[in-house]
Amino acid sequence: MTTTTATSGKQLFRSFHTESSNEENARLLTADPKTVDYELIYFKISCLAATARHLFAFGKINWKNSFPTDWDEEKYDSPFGLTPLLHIRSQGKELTLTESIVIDFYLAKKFDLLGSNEYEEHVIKAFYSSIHALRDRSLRCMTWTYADKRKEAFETWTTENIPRWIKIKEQHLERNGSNGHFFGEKLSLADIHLVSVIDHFAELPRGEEIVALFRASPLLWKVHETVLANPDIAAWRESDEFKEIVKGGKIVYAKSRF
Ligand SMILES: N[C@@H](CCC(=O)N[C@@H](CS)C(=O)NCC(=O)O)C(=O)O
Repeated sequence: MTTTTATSGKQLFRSFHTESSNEENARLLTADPKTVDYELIYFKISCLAATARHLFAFGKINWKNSFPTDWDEEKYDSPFGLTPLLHIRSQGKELTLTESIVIDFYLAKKFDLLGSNEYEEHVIKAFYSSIHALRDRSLRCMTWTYADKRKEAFETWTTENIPRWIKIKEQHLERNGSNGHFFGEKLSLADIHLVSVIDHFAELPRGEEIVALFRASPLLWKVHETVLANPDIAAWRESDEFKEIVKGGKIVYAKSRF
């Protein structure tokens, strides 16, 4: 739904104010997932939607991926002109969540992946944020940095930045009992986010060299393997759609050529 301003005729981006009240929208957010349709909009790459896709698989609810086909037009259907978007619909009502972190936190809460108490929740979110930042900074400072700096940036990231990040996380994993989870005793959003970010690195040119750094860390790789041992997540990763997305990511990042 695209609207324009009365005065300038400019196209407006989707509003957070909907036909329903904020209270009605809050009820839609907490409705029984069996009564709700979820549509996740993102490009055919892993990156910012990978965790939500894994969370949906884990939660075993009714959801679908949609991929923009004419983003220049479709971007007005997004509050910030950016994806991912999560459209949530039930009984003729619809609301949209945006920003990957918000979508991931929403789904993680719904599927009980934020630990067993409020302290665990905040620690899990801290790990999530640190995992998120690793990918975000690597995108800006390595993958899409100035073309003549990319090779040097790749060296710095693979010999300094990522190894340092891994070493610090290993200390925490060890103190959590080397049990295949970042914090606590059960699968969490942070564990799943690690898998998504490793998937992201795997789509990059020379991605195998980056993934090898994670694989060489038994403690981190145990988290990776623990997530993949979940049968619903494993089934999603075996699906044709998942494989198409990985292929799409490789095509996009081939342009970074480091
Ligand atoms: N902070 C946002 C970043 C979103 C973002 O940059 N999305 C990119 C794809 S990775 C996008 O939709 N780009 C389309 C455009 O720039 O028109 C989030 O985490 O969701």
